[in-house]
Amino acid sequence: MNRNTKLALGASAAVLATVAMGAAPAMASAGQGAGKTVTLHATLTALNGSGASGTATAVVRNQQIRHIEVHAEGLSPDAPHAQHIHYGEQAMNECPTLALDSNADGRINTLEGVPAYGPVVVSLNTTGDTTPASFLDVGRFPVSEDGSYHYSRDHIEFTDVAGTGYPGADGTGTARQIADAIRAGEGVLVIHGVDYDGNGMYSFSPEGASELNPNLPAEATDPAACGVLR
Ligand SMILES: [Cu+2]
Repeated sequence: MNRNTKLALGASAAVLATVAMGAAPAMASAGQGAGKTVTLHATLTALNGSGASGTATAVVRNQQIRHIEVHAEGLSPDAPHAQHIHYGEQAMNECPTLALDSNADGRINTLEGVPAYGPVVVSLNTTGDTTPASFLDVGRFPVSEDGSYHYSRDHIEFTDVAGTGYPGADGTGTARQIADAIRAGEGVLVIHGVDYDGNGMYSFSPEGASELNPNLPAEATDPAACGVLR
């Protein structure tokens, strides 16, 4: 895709869907041990001056999210918004601040926020695969209407995820380890997509390309809202 191409909001699914994730996580079998059901809540606050806010609630039992809902407002209007649960065993398990703006450009991009919230462990999309492999398949994420959406989904299984900071060559956390950490209040819900210049589309100017994929605008992937699921 040409660097100068602009992505029309709401019509960018095909392009964004081409982004690939590193390792494909393996599906995990359901745990057989004593289960614990926990209801978690997050208050979502703005990142990158987006003006977004919201709430999230998740009911987690064993290695499954029985139910999750996200209510967000103040987002870039009429735009697809990738949203995930992030978690890293060695992350701060918090939302990032500008202290993590390592290139001092005044924005926290998705990678700069990783020391705070860790990598993606669940893609909170509307249909289909919910593993990190779907993390930027924006055609399956909620689209805001006048800046708001109300998302809910049932029965999302945690999976083994590489790169989550556990001992071992590839840092794989098992579904059980990750689910235990999320139930313990260490998961961070992040909504992405900031139309910085308010021109009604995710465009390359002036922020340039996403650090996650040079074919995507940073506007499409920068974090817009964040909250810890406690
Ligand atoms: Cu994310």
